[in-house]
Amino acid sequence: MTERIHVIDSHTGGEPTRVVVSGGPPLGGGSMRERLDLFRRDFDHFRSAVVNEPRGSDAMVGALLCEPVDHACSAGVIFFNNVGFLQMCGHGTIGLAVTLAHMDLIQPGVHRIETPVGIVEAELHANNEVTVTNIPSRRAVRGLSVEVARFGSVVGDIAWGGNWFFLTYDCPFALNLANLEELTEYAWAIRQAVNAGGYPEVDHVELFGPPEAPGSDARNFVLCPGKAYDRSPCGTGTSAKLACLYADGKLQESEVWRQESLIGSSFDGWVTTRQGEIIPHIRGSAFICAEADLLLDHRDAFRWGIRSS
Ligand code: PYC
Repeated sequence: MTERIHVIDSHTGGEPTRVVVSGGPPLGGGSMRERLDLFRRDFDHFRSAVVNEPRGSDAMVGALLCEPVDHACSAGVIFFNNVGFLQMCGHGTIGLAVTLAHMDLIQPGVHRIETPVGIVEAELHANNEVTVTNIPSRRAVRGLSVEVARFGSVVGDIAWGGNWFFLTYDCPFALNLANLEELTEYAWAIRQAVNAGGYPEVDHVELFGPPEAPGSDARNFVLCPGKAYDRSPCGTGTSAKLACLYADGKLQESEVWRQESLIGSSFDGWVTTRQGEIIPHIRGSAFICAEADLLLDHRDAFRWGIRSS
């Protein structure tokens, strides 16, 4: 017996998103939060089959396309990666919007998408560009100093952008691909120190440095929970950054911040406010790169993917 999972792959500034269009697990009709809890509890093998080797890679982010609860929404979605589940994903929402357009399910305009952390908006523009209006973001801790094994003290902020980030400018390495191993080791050591210090919810570490492209405001390196780095500038990470900049008075409402990734792709971001909350907006583009059926042969010992644990 062979199971089939229909997927559409895209990349957003180099970061892959694999949308599961059909063949997904039965999660019922609850909220995206309830469906995520069921997915995590009963179908983690499905997550691994879609994003892990031999079909995926550590960088792959999966997006299970769901029927929304509120039919004023265009879709519901649950994001996942090589080690678990994401609460929200900015590059993935851009990839999802372009995928829905590829499927002729949406036209240019504003679309509401249900996620486990609330409803976000995706405005589809021409030329595969999408503006995501994220859930409210905020800085939780300013100027936290952590003692990092082998590297000494590092100062940064903890902020929420749909996932939890530790953001720091203290980076002894230039942000480029030649330093990938060093950056990964450094960011991972920071994550361990931050989590050991009572902030176990911090899942991503975001390092900042000077930009390379004219017109960009900063370059980043974002280490995800499964030790892969984000090839895009990270939508939720850029949201967290915008919340910190706004809180510091370094960014005004509607002022554009251009965030560059480790590989030189970029997002434009800005904030608006609503009832005192900071609402990030992220604009980027995605391109479809594959449409396929994943085949899970019951005789294949690795049909559920190669898991790290
Ligand atoms: O774009 O929010 C994002 C994201 C999170 C993890 C990878 N990309």
